[in-house]
Amino acid sequence: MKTRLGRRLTELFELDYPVFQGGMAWVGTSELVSAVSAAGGLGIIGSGNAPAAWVAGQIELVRARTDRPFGVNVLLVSPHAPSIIDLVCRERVPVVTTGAGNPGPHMKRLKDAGVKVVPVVSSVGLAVRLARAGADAVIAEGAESGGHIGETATLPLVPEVVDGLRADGHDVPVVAAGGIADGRGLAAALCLGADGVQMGTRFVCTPECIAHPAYKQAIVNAGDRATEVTGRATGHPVRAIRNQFTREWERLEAAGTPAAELEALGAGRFRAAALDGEVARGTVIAGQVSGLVRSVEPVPVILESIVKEAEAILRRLCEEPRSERA
Ligand code: TUI
Repeated sequence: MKTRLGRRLTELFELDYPVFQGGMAWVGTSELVSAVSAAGGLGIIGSGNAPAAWVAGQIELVRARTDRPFGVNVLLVSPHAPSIIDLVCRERVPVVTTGAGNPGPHMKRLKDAGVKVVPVVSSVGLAVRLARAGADAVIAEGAESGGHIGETATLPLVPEVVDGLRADGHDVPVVAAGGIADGRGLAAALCLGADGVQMGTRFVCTPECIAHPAYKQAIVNAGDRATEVTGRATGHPVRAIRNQFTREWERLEAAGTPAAELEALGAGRFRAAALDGEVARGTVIAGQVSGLVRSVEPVPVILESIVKEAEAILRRLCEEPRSERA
C-alpha cells in the first residue's frame, strides 16, 4: 500500500510511507532497519558509539535483506563520527541523519558523495543554518523523545521550524519526532506542517527489534508519567523510564556530585538495559509515548495501521457531521 500523505517526503526518499525509524544506538540494528525499509518506511542504523567497522557490517546486512532505501544515524559526539562519515560516503548510503551536534562541517562531503543529509534539530536556529548549508530535510525533535533531548516540545517546535525555514527561503521537508506513536500523532504532525514523522519507542516494541524482551515489556508496562529527564546538570539531558538507577542519579545530582563522576556512573547503562534486560539498574531510554505503546507488534502492521488511521482521521475531519447526513 502506498499513501498520498507526506508526498514531499515519500517522493524525495523513495518511500511508501512518510515514516522514519529513529536511529537508536544498540537497538537500531540491521534486523529492525531492514524490516522498516522493506515495509516501505525509512529504516536507520543507529551507530551510537560503535566503530566504523561495525557500521560497515550492518550496512552489508541491510543490503542483503532489502534493496529499499535506508539510512545511518551518526552521533556527532562519538569519536568514531569522522570515520563513519568516510564510510557512508564510500558506500553511498542513501541517507544520513545526525544527532547530538552540528553536522555543518561534514555537509559538503556527504552531499558531494550523493548522500542525503537529514540532521536532527531541536531549535529553529540550527534548522535554518543547516538548511542553508544544504540539508535535504530536517528532523524537528521535541523534548517528548527518549534519549538526549532539547528544550522545546514537539507541538510548538514543528510549526516554529516550518515557519523559520519558509521565512528564510529554505522550504525543505520537516520530519516531526518526539511524542508520536500512532496514526493520531502522524495526522497531528501533518497538521502542524510536517511532511512525515520519525518514531523510536514504538519501533523498539516490535518482534524485529533485537532489544531484550524485558526492555520492550518495560515500555509496554509504562504509563503516561513513567519517564523523567536526568542529566540536566551535566548538560546532557536524557529521557528514560524512571527506575532504581534514575532515582540514584537524581540523589547524586542533587548532592552536587561532579559531572565527570555522574557521566562515568552512567557509562554502559543503556546497553545493559537494552540488550541485557537490566531494566532496574540500566537506563531504559524511551519517550513519553511509552504510555501509548500497549503491545509488541510487527513492523509492517505498525506502519500500515498508523498510515490508515491517519488517513481516516484526516478524511473524517472533512466530512459533514453525522447528524446532517442521516
Ligand atoms: O541524539 C539524539 N538522541 C540521543 S543521543 C544519545 S547518546 C549521547 N551521548 C552523549 C551525549 C549526548 C547523547 C541518546 N539519545 N537525538 C537527536 C538530537 N540531537 N536531540 C537533540 C539534538 C541536538 C542537540 C544539539 C542536535 C544538535 C545540537 O546542536 C548543538 C550545536 O552544536 O549547535
